[in-house]
Amino acid sequence: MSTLSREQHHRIHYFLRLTRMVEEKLGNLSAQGKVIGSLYRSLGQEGTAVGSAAALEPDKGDIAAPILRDLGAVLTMGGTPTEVFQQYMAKNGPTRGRELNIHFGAPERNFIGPVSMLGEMIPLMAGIALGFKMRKQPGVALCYIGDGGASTGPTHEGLNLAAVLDLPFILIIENNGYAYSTPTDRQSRLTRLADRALAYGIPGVTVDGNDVIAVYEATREAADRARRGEGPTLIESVTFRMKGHAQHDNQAYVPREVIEEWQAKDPITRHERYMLENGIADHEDIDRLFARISAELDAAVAEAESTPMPEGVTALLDVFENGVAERAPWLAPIS
Ligand SMILES: Cc1ncc(C[n+]2csc(CCOP(=O)(O)OP(=O)(O)O)c2C)c(N)n1
Repeated sequence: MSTLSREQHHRIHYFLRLTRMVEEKLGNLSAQGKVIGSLYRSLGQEGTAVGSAAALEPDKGDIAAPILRDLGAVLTMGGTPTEVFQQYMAKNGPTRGRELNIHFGAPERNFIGPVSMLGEMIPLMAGIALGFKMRKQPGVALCYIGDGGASTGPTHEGLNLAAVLDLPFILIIENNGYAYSTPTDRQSRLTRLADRALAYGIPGVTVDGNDVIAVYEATREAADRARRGEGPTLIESVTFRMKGHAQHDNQAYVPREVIEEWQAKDPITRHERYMLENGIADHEDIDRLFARISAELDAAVAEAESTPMPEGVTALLDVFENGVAERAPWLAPIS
């Protein structure tokens, strides 16, 4: 039995379902031709993103750096469905149409947006962790990377730095079986990517990424350890990418049986069953949650659809530094 309270379970279940239903709505919007660029799904991986983000303590300053498969972390940290829809439609939302999908952040809500060069967020987040340590603040920096992204140089550099400086840092490798069409056994000779931790002299934990509570507990333990000044932890979360890299990828390289095997391990069904079997929720609670999220998302889609596209003249604002408009008066909005 987990140590989480009923409220914590309900909160986690809300974000699991919210994540899935936001992506389903995005699928509809995409079919209607309203999504700009590609749609990246985290279907089947919601347990990893939500369980880990829910274990953070924003009031202590904890900060997360979600990547493409971590919509669940964005929402759990306080990103809103409206913002996500605005981003996907290139509307005048968080990045004013400059970036798409979930490439946005809100440092004041304890999550920061990714850069596309895989692995580069790891030294950056190690730097944030160094800041926490130098200022004697209690915050922990949590960074995510895929099994493919974990093969990049900056992953090594950032994790090594975090290890030697005993920084309050957590790296979660989301081992979802494939990087585009490259299976994990073509990324590494290791069967457990967490074994890489040995080379850095830090703990390495492999967790069932489709067990949201196991992910929560592993992250909480790593965060507690980091807060005690004992340094970083590498968590490998084993899960599966149930869709192609993005919508253009039909995943033909994944055997049908593998998809079926992972379908049976769906993290949301699993957490729902856990709550029902342990008297944490009943079917009515689940129905109510579904209705609540449906209403929230209808409102969020309507808001995003009625948001205007950004004005072209704002395209270069905030790109390099604030204040560019003063130095470049030709960028001022046309009145
Ligand atoms: C350094 C770098 N190399 C290549 C790419 C192109 N790229 C974007 S996503 C991706 C696959 C990433 O796979 P993985 O890290 O396993 O994450 P997943 O998509 O499976 O969640 C690649 C190769 C990139 N963004 N950055």
